[in-house]
Parts: sequence; structure tokens; C-alpha cells
Amino acid sequence: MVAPNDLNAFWMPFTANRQFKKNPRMFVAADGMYYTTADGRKVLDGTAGLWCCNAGHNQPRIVEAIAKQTAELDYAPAFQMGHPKAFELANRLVEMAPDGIDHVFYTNSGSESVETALKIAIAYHRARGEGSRTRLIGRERGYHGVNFGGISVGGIGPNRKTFGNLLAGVDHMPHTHIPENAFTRGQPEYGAEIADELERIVALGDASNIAAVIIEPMAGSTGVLLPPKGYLEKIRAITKKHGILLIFDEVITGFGRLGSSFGATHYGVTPDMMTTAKGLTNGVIPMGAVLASAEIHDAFMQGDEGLIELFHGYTYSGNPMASAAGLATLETYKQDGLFENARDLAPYFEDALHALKGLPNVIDIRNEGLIGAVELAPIAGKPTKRAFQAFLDAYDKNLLIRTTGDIIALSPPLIIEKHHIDELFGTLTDVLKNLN
Ligand code: PXG
Repeated sequence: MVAPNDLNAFWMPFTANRQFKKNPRMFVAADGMYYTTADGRKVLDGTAGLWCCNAGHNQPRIVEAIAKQTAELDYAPAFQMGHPKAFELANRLVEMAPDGIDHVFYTNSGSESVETALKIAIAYHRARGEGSRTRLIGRERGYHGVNFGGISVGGIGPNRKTFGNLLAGVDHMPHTHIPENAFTRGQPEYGAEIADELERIVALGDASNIAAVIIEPMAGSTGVLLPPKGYLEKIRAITKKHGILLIFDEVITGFGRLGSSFGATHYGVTPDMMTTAKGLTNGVIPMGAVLASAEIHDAFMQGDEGLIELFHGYTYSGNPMASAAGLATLETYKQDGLFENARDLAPYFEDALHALKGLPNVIDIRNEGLIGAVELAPIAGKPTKRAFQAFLDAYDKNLLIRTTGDIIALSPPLIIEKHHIDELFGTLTDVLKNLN
């Protein structure tokens, strides 16, 4: 017999299971900017869950939409059947997307969005009679979820190391994180020329063999690495010149995180496809979406109309509950002006963040929109330990932060107000001052 409250059975994701289970941290409720812990403390959400609860917690429109949907139409088959909300949501997404991005393929997560986009890229070239274009190009330190395609194009060593051969035919561009840019506010000055490495990879592999380049417009999970000024424009120009599709992985940068609908709109560079998830449904119901250009979509819409054009999809693609949550989330972003709030408060957030410069062990600070990162010097021989201790200390002081390596990442809900920013950085200052 297993006691219902035994912690052993649940094998937790990306978690030090044994450490956690000795001293668990449990949330039991959430509202607005705050979580409630099992011991009744209110914890300020400095990370919007895992970069996903952009409209804050317990958002009434979303709660109501889900409750209503479950009673009205709980599930509809996703293949060869439809329901109105999935179409409505697709239209809303296309409206928000940059011009030329006109179609939506639904998934259930960021990882699935990435797999979907990579498969579409390869199949697209084949549909156009360029079936030799199968190679994929990612980037060092890129995070594209945890499935085989995503870790193959991804560039985070530990996420790849123990999982065998991965996909064949993948190259990686260098990351853009260079020391010259330390303590930059917003987009860094130096490093646009790193994009030229793509030309070298193309020269070696030949454009006729390359399907797509996938990058995060701003790399979140690896510790907030910003695109140097001019870098994304160069990547766009090189991919276009060689007929290579450009995929922006917007799982984090989508839905207002940078103060605009997408990273693409924020940086003014339009890719051929965008992968999304997280903020699409405020993280409340799992859902992802790949947004694709008309050119890509239309390449599949040929031949006999009775034939399935793309042999891909999920049981839960465009699920009614997720579609309802997505519609209510997008409505909330719009009605409550949350992208505008993110944009308006970004300078205040930036000032508060950069005021941490000079605190012990702080070796870099970077930011964009409502994203901030504080990089700490690692403890000699014990990488990640110092930042993780900061995470534990912050949690004890009623603040949720996120750490990756020795980098603290901040990405609060976009409903944030100035007093929350003061509280967040007040607590973080306290934590960093007292950290060993
Ligand atoms: N692409 C990007 C750019 C991501 O950031 C994924 C794909 C995968 O999404 P799913 O929904 O399959 O997890 C992500 C996810 C963190 C953190 O704290 C980041 C992510 C997930 C969990 C934690 O950095 N990003």
C-alpha cells in the first residue's frame, strides 16, 4: 500500500527528486501575482510560473471560459472533425502575428510545436520538389524543448548528453553571448557578425541540402541571451538568400513577454514559422501552436482535395478546453492592455534590475521587456550551486525566481505593478547580500 501523500511515485521533471522530496516546496493556490504555499505563505511570482502565466493567476475570464467550455463541449475529435473555437482562435492568432504569417497548426506544448515546425519545414521543401533539403541548423545554448528533434537542434549539453545519437544532419551556429556585452541594457551592441557563421555552415553543407534554421529570437531558458543589434536581420537575410526557412522559437518570447505580441514583432524581423505555447493559454491548459506563412501552407495544398496534406497531428490538437482558454487569454491580453503594461513598465523593471550591479558575485545583468537575468559567479568547482541557493533563499523570503546554471532569470506576469517590482527587487537584493 502506498499512502496517497507519499512523494515517491511521482518522478518529477527537471528536478533533483531526492533533494526535493526531503524538503518539498508545494504551492496549493494562486491568485494574481502571488502563489500560496502549503504552509500558508504568499509568494510573489517572479517567473510567471515557468514563463507562462503572463496574465497572472486565477484570471476570471480564463477560469470562466474553461468552466463553461467543459460543460458545453468537453472534447471533439481533432482529425476530420472540427469545432468553432479552434478556428476562431487561429484567426485571432493570425491577426496578432506579423503580416504573411497566416496559418496555425495546434500542438500541446512548446516541445511539440518545435517537432511540428521541423517536420513541416522538411516536408515543405519536399512538396516543392526540393526533397534534398533535410538538414537543420540550430544554435549553441538554444532550448527547443525536450523531444528528439528539439534536443538535436538545441544547444544545451546536459539536455543532449545521455540520449544517444539524436537526429542526423544537424549543425549548430555559435551562440551570441560574448563578454563585451556584460551589463548591457536591452539589445547588446556587439556580435551581429556572429550571424556570418551561418554562411560558413551553408557553404559547407550546401543550401540545397538545408531545410531550416531554428533560433529563439531571445534565448530564454539558457539564461536570457539577447540578440545583438543587427543579428536577427542578418540571419533573416542569409536564410532568405539561400531559400532556407527561418523558424523563430517564440515559446517564451510570444504573448507580450517583450512588450509586443511576439519577438518577431518586437525586433521587426519576420520568420517563416513561429513556434509558440506557454502564454498562449496563460499556462492554464496545455496548448501550443505553430504559426506558418501562407507560402509554406499553400505548398501543401495541392493535388487531390480528398487527400490528407500533412500526416501529422495530435489527439489534443485544438482541443476545445485549450481553445477556450486560449481565446479568453488573448482577450485578457487585449482588454487589460497587458502587452502595453509590459512595455510601459519595462524601463522601471530595467532600472530596478540593473541596480543589483555591485552586489556580491554579480558578474552580469541583462534584460529585455519583462525579462531579466542576473548572472552570478559560480562557486569554484560547484557550478549551479550558488544560484540554486539564491532560489531556495528567495523562496524562504516569499519570492519565486528561476535559475539555470548560475543565472537567475526573472519573467513576472505582465499584470505586474510598480510596487510588485519594488517588492521583487527588494527581496532579491536581500537574498544576494546574504548569499555565500
Ligand atoms: N522552446 C522554447 C524556446 C522554450 O523556452 C520549449 C520550447 C519547450 O516547451 P514545453 O512546453 O515543451 O516545455 C521551451 C520551454 C526555464 C524553463 O525555466 C523554460 C522552458 C520550460 C521550462 C522551464 O527556463 N521553456
